[in-house]
Amino acid sequence: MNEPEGLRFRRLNRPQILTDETHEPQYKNTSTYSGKVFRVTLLTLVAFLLFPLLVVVFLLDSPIHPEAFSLNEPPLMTGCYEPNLKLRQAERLFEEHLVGPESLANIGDVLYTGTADGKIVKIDGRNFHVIATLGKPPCGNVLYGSYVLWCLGSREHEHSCGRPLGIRVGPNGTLFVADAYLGLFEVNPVTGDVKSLVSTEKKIAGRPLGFVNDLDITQDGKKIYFTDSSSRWQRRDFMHLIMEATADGRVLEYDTESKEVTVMMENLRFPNGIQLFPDEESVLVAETTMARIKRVHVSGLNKGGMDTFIDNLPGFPDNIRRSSSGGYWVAMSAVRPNPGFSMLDFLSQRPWLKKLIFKLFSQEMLLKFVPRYSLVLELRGDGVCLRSFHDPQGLVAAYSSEAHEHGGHLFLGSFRSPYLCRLDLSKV
Ligand SMILES: [Ca+2]
Repeated sequence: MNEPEGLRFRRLNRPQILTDETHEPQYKNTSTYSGKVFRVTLLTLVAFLLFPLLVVVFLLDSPIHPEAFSLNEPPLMTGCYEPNLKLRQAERLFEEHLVGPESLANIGDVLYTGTADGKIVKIDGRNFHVIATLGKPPCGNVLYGSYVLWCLGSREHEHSCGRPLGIRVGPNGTLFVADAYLGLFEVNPVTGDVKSLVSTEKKIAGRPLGFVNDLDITQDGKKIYFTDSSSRWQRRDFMHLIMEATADGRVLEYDTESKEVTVMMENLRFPNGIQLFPDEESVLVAETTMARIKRVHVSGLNKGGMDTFIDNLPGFPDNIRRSSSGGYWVAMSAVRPNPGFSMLDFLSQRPWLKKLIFKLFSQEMLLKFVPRYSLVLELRGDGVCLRSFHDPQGLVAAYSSEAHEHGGHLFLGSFRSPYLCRLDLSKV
């Protein structure tokens, strides 16, 4: 056998492995066909499900028209801002009885506040009773579990029921109240008589008072300075205001003799709490969206001017009240934790994302993402941080809106919680 014949022999007699290889092409073709059908079906289904979402994203208008704006990186929570648990030493008062007591004032040891259902309440020791209502019933129940949520009923009624926010005692011993929807009022704390001073039915300098927020009154009682947070958004849409970063807020002056209202400053982003400076030639104004406090000059040589009192706060400031040390208490409506994540900081440079969020989620849904962290600062008279009180999980005090000092205690108001808090300052 020569060599080629040997090779041929080995090829012909090579052991054969029996497989169904001959059928493989047909099997592969079947698999590819089924896979294609599966993929097409899946893609069709996804497209079908996504289509309504795409319609929402691309066709529907967003209720807000935000602009990009810049906030500095939040300050590190160290030094004066170092977290502690001091607010947890507070005690809750009138739990489930006083809903949303945003602001507080006192005459002697008697406290006064306004509630989410439009009432002015007198608190004397362990008792409280309603002395006045500013609007008209019905006033919806705004509780959701333990906390206030703007459910449909209250949204419907809030504008007519009234929502007292800022409250102060004037030199004549009467109460002055800023109501978000109805304007400025003087309330007699003894008789409960209510007198309207500035009505929101009348436009000021061509624009409506859309969201009256806080006020302060001079020692001679001649001037009341107050904030209107926005002409465009009402209080019940405050998340729209802060997310849109609308710069249409104003500081106004009401002359109690001439009854005239004058615009002192405009184009502010969510001006909120207001506090007269000791010389009464300027007012401190919390510009909530910008996480800072501005000083607006309302009389004297610098009238018409404005400068920054403190910038880049570790939260979004609400009301400002005097402290007994000669400084100011500032309550934060929400914090900007660093280290941590601040949704409003993250979104400030992403207006497209804010638009998308408001197309997909309601304000009530977004409110669930607001952290419960409660923070109150005491600032010196020159704006430097003196100390801070925290309740990081909001276990005792949550959603603080104002810190009102009286008799060695700090009384904490809240725009959402169904209670007020009292902190013994000698223990912290
Ligand atoms: Ca306020």
